[in-house]
Amino acid sequence: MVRLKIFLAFIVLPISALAQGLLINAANRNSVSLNGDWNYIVDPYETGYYNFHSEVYDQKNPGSPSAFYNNYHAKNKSELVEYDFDKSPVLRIPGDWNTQKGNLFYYEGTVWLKKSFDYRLKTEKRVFVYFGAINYKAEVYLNGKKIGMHEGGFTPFNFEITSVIKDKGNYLVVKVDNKRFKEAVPTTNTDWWNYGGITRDVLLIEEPAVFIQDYSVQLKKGNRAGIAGFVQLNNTGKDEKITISIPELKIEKKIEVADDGKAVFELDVPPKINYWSPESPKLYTVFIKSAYQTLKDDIGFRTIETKGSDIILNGKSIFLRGICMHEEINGRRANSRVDAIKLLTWAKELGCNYVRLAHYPHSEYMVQMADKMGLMVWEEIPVYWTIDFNKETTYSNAKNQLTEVVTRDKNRAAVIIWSVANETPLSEARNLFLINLIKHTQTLDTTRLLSAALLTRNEKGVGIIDDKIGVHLDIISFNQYMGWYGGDLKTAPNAQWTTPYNKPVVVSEFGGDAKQGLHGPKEERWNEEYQEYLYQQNLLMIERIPNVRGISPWILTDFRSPRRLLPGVQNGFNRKGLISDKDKKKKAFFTLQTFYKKIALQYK
Ligand code: GCB
Repeated sequence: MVRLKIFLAFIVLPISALAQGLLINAANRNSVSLNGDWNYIVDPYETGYYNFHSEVYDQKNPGSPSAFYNNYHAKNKSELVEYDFDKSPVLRIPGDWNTQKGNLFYYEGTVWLKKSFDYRLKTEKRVFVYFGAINYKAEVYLNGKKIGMHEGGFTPFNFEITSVIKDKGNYLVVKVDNKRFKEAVPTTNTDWWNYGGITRDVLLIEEPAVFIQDYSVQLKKGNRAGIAGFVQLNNTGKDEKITISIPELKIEKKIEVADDGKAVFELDVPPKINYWSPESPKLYTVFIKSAYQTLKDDIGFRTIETKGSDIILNGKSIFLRGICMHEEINGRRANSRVDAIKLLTWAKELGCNYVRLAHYPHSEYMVQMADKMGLMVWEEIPVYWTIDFNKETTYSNAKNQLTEVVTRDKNRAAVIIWSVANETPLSEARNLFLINLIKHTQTLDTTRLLSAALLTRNEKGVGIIDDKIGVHLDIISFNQYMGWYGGDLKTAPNAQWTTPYNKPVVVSEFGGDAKQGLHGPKEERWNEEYQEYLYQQNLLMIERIPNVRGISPWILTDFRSPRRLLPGVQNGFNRKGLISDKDKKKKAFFTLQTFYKKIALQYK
């Protein structure tokens, strides 16, 4: 089922530099929040960034009062200053600007945001500013000094500010730019809203001079008796030692730190351990202790493998009863623990044991709550549709976003699949790009499965799932829209599918739009009955697809998309949700719920 896609070409902008090593487990570090009201200035002409001859202030004349990051205030009434953060309105952070301010609903461009704060840094401590995510490009300045930049709208990053911070009167200024461009990841054309802003938490994190930056504590691939992992220190002293302890399992081990600050370890797991699973999402409190600090994390232990066409969790064959989700709730960017709980509770009610977080990394709350609530997770990066597969900078950007999400979430048992792409058009350049991303993922994490949402082709009425990239993947996933973008629903249950791969097959998307509350004959589009019938017929078809071991229909809730314009029905929303943007369930919700009850019994 090949779908018609329209591709646009847009302006070219340069790619920016990347942030410093990520501080993982930010929430359990010693921190203060910089969330709350930030003053903002909308700057479509980037007047605060370029002078009148288009030279960048921070390169040409960093101290210029006209550069907005200098947060300058006129010293007397005769001085010319054409901006003032303190007299400008405020945005709530975290939060997208589109749904907070009516006049920014369609805005794509630069907005400057400023937060003032005092901070008393203790002696011999270091301090970092941490952003959960900024969409899309961020240039960050503290007290008039540039401290870094970041590109990519859905992953965390941090910068050290120890030498710049003061006790009183700090001003943190962020230039956020969500203009779309061809070489970006994602590219100009997506079927979701390009929410701009500082969309996730902002923290000041205080660390000792030598601190634990990163660690991995996971069962070895396919081995339920042993944990393998590492701890990475930032900076090292002499003869550093790290202690890993899991009191509930009576595990405690001292490990040596090598000269590069890395400590690699293995631990035996006692036989009475409770493995993490959706039915029993057991998390153990793990302590990672250096001479200067102790970090705590709640970690689940499980193995995930494939064998032939089976997906095997803790040694047992499973079926992924999933649903796709965007990071959106009630027509705005979801951004809190409360939002994550609300979305995942619906998935649970549906009977899911699995969610596909489309089409970019969602907030850390989502994976933390999935860990606690017992939902397996597919995570993906926005290598979506027609990104620029020929561009080296596009590749390094995608690779960086992948690195950031794997780094952030590698200790979450819930995460079982890393996906590198969605519905990308076939070409040699694309194959190379994806294979390189796959290889890169394997260098970061060997314990999870790899996939990508692929497209299929049709030959003489048979759907063929044979994308070449499948050779490199653990799970063959594909999207198909039988009965929506093509195909006949009446005959759908008899449709033939075939694949050359002896691997698990997952239908990563199917679905159709329905406007909640609209009722009528099942042959008429947009009715709830049409969507219900589409689910019934697709589920009958999917059960017969060879090697099928999971599905994640499109999608949990209606979500905003600038591509969905039909008045009275879509009104700017993709209506393929099983739940409306007003939290109302549609009939197809219950069709899928019934199907999942049946499948759960089959895979008991
Ligand atoms: C797809 C895309 C998804 C779209 C969906 C749709 O294949 O992966 O991002 O939103 O179809 O509704 O057309």
